[in-house]
Amino acid sequence: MVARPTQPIAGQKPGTSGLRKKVKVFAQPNYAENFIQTVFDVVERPENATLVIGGDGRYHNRTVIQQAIRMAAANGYARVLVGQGGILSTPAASNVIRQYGASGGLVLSASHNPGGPDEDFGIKYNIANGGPAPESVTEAIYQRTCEITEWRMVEADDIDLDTIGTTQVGGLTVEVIDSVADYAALMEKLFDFDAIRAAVAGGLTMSFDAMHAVTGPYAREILEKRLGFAEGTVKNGVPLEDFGGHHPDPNAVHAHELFETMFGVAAPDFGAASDGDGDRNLIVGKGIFVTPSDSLAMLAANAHLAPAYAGGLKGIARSMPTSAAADRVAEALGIPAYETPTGWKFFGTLLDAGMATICGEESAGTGSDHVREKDGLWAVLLWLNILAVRKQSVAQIAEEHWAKFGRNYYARHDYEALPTEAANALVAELTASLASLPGQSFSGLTVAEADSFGYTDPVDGSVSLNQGLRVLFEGGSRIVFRLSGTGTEGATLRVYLERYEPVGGDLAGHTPDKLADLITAADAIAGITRHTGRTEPTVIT
Ligand code: G16
Repeated sequence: MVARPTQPIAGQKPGTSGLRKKVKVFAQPNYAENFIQTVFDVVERPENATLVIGGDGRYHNRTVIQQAIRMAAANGYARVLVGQGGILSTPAASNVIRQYGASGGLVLSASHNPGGPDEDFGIKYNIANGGPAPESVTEAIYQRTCEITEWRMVEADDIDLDTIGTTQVGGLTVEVIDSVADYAALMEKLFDFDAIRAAVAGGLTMSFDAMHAVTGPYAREILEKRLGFAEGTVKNGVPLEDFGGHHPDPNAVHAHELFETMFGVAAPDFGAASDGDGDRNLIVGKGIFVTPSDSLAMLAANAHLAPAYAGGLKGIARSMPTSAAADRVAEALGIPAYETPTGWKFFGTLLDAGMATICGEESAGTGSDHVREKDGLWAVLLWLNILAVRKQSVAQIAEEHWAKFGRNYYARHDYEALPTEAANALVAELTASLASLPGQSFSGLTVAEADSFGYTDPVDGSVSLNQGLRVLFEGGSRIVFRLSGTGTEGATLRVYLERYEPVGGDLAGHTPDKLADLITAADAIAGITRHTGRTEPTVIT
């Protein structure tokens, strides 16, 4: 074992989902090592613990994995499980942690952010329940990064990451495991694969865009091999270190080819995509985009059609900026609805306590208590299971849903790569004005309430303040303002817009038209153009 002297490096504070920085930052001497050592110093683990390591295959993945293995060997771990080729999707890593009783895992990903030598990398620590470390742990990790004086490793060569098998690194046993097998077996347990296979044999078609990211091998195995969709159903199925030069972000901008297919004349019945690390999903029917908030609500309303959820749901949880569509489903089912801050880590306690079964976020994440991460392919398979049983199109299912529950028109406007000072000034000014907003009218909308969202975890009592600024209007429309916690360049302002149209109202409207007054109001309330100089968002999802 060797101890390498080091010094604290500024800025190693985990954000919404771990530490995300440019590769060039991560590749600096001691940068990744300092962070990994602080994780090993801080987290709870028994003697002879098992650690899971896997990543989304992006550039720098293998370098950090090899170093993390040498460091795990020097830090008292007994066993490391690593995905073949260094690959594990984020939900698959969560499953491996749970299935093999690991004390935790290092998930190497910057999710939907682009990859390559000039792009992004990330490290996230997941705890023994398989989920992202809660804020108490990430805060302790951060504090430790400010004090670190050395990191430890054993002197050892790189291991062969590409061949399944076992290697010794010092006293550490390293097992290279099949990245897909355990996850695919879990999906077969949750869903009615026979019903989906029968629907495929009966003509159900789909297109899945893996975006040259981690889900390619998972989607090929499950969709093409096990469910019988035609070869070629999975597009861009080979994971590439730079995702083919694209953003592996499943939205209308970065998955536009899928949108063109699904809105074209020869559209298949169902379209889906997943992101860099496989935890996000995009759902598109023939000629219809299903917003993530609506998808959560529709999945929850129909989950009983899949074997795993046939007994009903215990509760539904959503992040605060996610639309309230799922709350109406929870009410109809007579089960609790929870509203948490942005970040999958906030769902962990509810899932562990058996208070919620299905969770979701506007940021294209949906999942259940089968793992402790959001799960892109899980959402796709639950949709397929529902389509197979209901024998209806996505559009029919959506229309029936809105006719029963009303419709939450919804969009998110992102203003990316803003100067940090401008974004902070906007938030500070808006925060200061919150108390004076109620009673004022903007574009014909009268503010009923305005606040800064705070959350008290109902399970462990932990408190998280300043989780987004909410402006609620009379009649149920809403605008939420937040700064993203996952960007790596300047600041990203997210503006979440929502209008509820009750049953019997205009349920077939065009979303931009339905939100036009809210969009104007957002600028008047927050001074977006005044602070940032921007007149248009960078991305609308
Ligand atoms: C992460 C988190 C999600 C969050 C999303 C966006 O997702 O796990 O809970 O909703 O970031 O966060 P923000 O609005 O702070 O950028 P992912 O897919 O990037 O890991």
